[in-house]
Amino acid sequence: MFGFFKKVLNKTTDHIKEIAPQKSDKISKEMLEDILLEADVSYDLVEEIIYYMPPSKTVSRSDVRRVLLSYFIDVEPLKQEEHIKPFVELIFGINGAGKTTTIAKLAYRYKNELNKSVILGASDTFRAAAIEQLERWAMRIDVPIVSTKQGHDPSAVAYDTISSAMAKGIDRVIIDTAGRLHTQKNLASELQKIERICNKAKEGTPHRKILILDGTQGNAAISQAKAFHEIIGVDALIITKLDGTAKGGALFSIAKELKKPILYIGMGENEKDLLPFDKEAFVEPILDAIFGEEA
Ligand SMILES: Nc1nc2c(ncn2[C@@H]2O[C@H](COP(=O)(O)OP(=O)(O)O)[C@@H](O)[C@H]2O)c(=O)[nH]1
Ligand SMILES: [Mg+2]
Repeated sequence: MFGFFKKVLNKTTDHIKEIAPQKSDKISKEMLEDILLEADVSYDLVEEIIYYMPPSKTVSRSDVRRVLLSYFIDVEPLKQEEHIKPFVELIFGINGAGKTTTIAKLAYRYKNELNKSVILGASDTFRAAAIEQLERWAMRIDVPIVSTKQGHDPSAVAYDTISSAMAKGIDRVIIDTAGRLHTQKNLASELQKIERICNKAKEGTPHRKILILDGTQGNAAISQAKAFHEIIGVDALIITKLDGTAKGGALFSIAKELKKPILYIGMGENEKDLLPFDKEAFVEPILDAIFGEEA
């Protein structure tokens, strides 16, 4: 697990290493400030992190670890997740954030690691290509899918997917949605309608509303997240494309600003490239880059 995070954070930590002194027990607060800014931690948050450091001029690895870890909200185990059938998850986020790919990764994981049966709902009916993309994934990972023609009502797809899961005794439902419509207002009302119709198909659904954020966008992802939270309410986050970005530090700002748990991070385009988020495993490579690796 630690190895995966180290690899994912490679670019971020390479960046840090260029300015960090390496192999030192303590560093100055000014140095820490520079390092965090370089890793794309937002300016306000850097100031706050420094504020929470001890009053001394220099800070230790454990000082930094304590403060960095404090920003992540722990994932509360959803008790219903194991008992409610079907457990319904609604996936949303802007176009290109990685929703459809992440759905494939989740389905793959639920099926192969958690031994759950899964059905997908292709409620991004805005583009034909989006429907076909999810259909291709469904075929590849061998899970059923409910889909319709481009332009058809996405709520109807969500309704049919949940109904089908109930009829067939399927454990998990994952519903894809469009990231862009003609207007922002359309997008908001469509998402709200999908949510309402899910609840009609089965009361209490969707059980978990997951926002997908593109990690390469760094802090820009935060304003998107706030907009989606206003529209529909966000229960949890998945951050994609953390492979290949030096903006790993943005996760601290995202976690702090949104106060929602990060469930997974995406680290590639393959169905296996999904990593359950682990705050310790995430913070250690960053500390290693700043202070040198612990013996
Ligand atoms: N490198 C990398 N690429 C990703 C990741 N997740 C998604 N992508 C790519 O990002 C692009 C957009 O993904 P897609 O799932 O279609 O986004 P959607 O519009 O939100 O459904 C595709 O080319 C994906 O292969 C990831 O974790 N890492
Ligand atoms: Mg998509």
